[in-house]
Amino acid sequence: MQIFSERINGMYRDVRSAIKERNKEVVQAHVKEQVAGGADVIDVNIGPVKGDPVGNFVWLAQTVQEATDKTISVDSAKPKLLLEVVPKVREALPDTKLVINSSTAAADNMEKLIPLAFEQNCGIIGLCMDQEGVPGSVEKRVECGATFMMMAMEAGIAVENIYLDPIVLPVNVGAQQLPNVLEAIRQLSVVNDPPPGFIIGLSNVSTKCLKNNLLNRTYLVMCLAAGLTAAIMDAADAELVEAAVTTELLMNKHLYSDDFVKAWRIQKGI
Ligand code: THG
Repeated sequence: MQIFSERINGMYRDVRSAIKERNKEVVQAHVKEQVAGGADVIDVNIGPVKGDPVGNFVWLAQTVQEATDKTISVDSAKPKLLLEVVPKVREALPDTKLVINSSTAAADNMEKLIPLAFEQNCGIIGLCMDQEGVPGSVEKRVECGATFMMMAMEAGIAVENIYLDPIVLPVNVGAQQLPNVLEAIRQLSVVNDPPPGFIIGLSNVSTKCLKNNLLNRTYLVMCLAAGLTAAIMDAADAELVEAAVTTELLMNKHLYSDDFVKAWRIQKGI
């Protein structure tokens, strides 16, 4: 699987202060820890920091890039901000692989963000929701995912650069959503050939719950078994990463050896 680090997010208090104070050390220490834990991509989100979102975003992406050459995913729920920020991040980091996180499957969103991904040579995450919000049914999630996939392919984005996100909500908000996400991943994997990547914001499942780590770890295993290929998650949570590696071993995606987690680390060079 591809591990997207969730940690460089202004939702975390220490990162929020680091953005405000332009404290590179705090950000770069997290980046190094996430990469050492197995992160392949660093998701960058300014969170609720007030004032100068574009300047904050460019500073944060540049700060991350000074600590690693991994892909950066530019994460905002505001399409207008992405339209402004992505060209500036691309200009500041011309050699870094970028992923736009994210566009919904609503027409006005896709019409702007898919061409942006094409022009700026970025990957893109498509959320399985439209202007009506997060779907209550599997069918609507699959329909949104299929629409996004069709539009992105038509615009010339390579399938390797497209990720679909079936959208995970907290277990204490809507419990039926979680089995629906699994079924949407299964169905979208078979209707698309070759299939795109499938990604979730894993920690969403346990927001404001007790036993966050146990919930995250268990749901990640379930999603991987259903065909998930990537997750935005905490790569510094060794038990979480090891559960993912073990799931992939049991799905015959790695060769068995007695110390299979170590073998995975060596292969990754971490
Ligand atoms: N899909 C896509 N992108 C996303 C999400 C998604 N980006 C944002 C989010 N969801 C994924 N990232 C996070 C990052 C942090 C947390 C959850 C998801 C989180 N953080 C602690 C909390 O709120 O309890 C932070 C508190 C703290 O310790 O300070 O839960 O679904 N495409």
